[in-house]
Amino acid sequence: MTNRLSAACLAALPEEVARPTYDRGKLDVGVVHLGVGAFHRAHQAVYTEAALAAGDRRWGILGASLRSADIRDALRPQEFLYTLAERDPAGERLQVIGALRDVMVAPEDPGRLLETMARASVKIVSLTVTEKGYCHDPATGALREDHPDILHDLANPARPRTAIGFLAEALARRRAARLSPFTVLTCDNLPSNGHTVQRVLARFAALRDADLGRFVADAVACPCTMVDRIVPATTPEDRERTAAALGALDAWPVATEPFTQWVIEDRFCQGRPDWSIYGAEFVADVAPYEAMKLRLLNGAHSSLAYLGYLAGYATVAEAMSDPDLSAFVTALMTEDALPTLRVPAGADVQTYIEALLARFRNPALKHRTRQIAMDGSQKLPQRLLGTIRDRLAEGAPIARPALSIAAWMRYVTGIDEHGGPIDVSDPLRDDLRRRADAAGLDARRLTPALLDVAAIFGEDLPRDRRFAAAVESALGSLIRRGTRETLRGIVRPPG
Ligand code: CS2
Repeated sequence: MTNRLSAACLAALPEEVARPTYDRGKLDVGVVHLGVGAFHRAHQAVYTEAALAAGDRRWGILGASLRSADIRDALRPQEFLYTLAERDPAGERLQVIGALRDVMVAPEDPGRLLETMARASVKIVSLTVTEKGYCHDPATGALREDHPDILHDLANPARPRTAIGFLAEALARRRAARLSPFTVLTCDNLPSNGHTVQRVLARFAALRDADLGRFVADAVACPCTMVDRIVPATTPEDRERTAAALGALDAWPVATEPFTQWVIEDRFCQGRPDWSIYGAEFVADVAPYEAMKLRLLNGAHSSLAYLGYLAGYATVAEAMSDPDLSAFVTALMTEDALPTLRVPAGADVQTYIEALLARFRNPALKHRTRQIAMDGSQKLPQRLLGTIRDRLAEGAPIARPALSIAAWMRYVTGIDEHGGPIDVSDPLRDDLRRRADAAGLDARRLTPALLDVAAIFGEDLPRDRRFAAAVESALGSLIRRGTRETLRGIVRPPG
């Protein structure tokens, strides 16, 4: 039986494994992070690790899970140490990360998490709670005031369930204690993510108390960020491979790619770690970086997820090995999305796109199409519908992005091309399924039935004849000819 990863066994790890060299016992908790999943542990925590290693002890991270106890239970026996495995075809680089000092499970004791967030030493509360964690309407970006968890948190401010409820109550307590607010740092793939969280949070706070609402809108810094690193869910093979390489058992390592990027609007109320040590870029305006990433990387990713899944590919790398699918996403990026972008100063977008294609092809990552397909209702607006709106306004063709939307529609029917079930995971799943069942597998009925979901498509797109016709025609082809034939037709049109 192998040892468990722990501070005591760090010295005995193989020489090539990087590890904390600072005294973890001397760290203050300066950051509370809500949603301590694989992405946070492979991204922000690694940047923070570099700042700690450089000697700034203020920024230890306390992670909070808003739902399950799994991550706390896995990491507590190993003193919250975990392994980051960066993989590409050339091999693997391992690093044990020490920045995470503790993990709290919010539903077990919401009061304790609130007390921690209200402590003076906490200067930043960061979040990766996924798109749906903001309880907003994806089409408009406004708080969903009828969201059951929001109604719960308004009625029970001291026992919140949502990230928004925790942030509002902790800020209210700090304000009452005359402490400065913390910076709210969102690291989710939302459009203008800082503005979105500030809008949603200020509205929620105002529903509690008008003064608190004004305070959130005026005094709390919510910088925008663009985050990028591909981090698939950890698999049993990842655990085995890491244990073999470490000679110690890590119950929850994270596997990722060597690439990482973090662009941050430099607007913090109470300072921040020097994340630039690990390569973070601090800029005045994140918007062009964010649009480039959401429309190129994430737009291509969601397209690969739906089309790839329907065509029978389990992972992104497998989907990319299909020449028609890879030609399709290449054209989607260069010919459809790129012309709609304001390119960040100094960026070389052709190189960026080539790097994206290579990242998607990375055979060392098993990034499941099913994982990316999750929560499409929350993702489509910023990933694909922005591109489509801009192109419609220019009178430009939209056949490719319309096919991606049609593939999402085909996917959320819940039945695959062979009649097997698709396990659709989406906050709007039941509504989508009801609409799909009522329409049947008929593009003329299914297209309007799904375009009618205003939370995704807004009021404008369903009424746009060109858009509706392009989606209907793509969906009709997916239904009649199947995904592979449809792709072949769009990539290599006859004649
Ligand atoms: C993916 C993203 O799961 C998804 O929806 O598109 O998580 C993607 O891997 C990251 O945004 C990459 O930075």
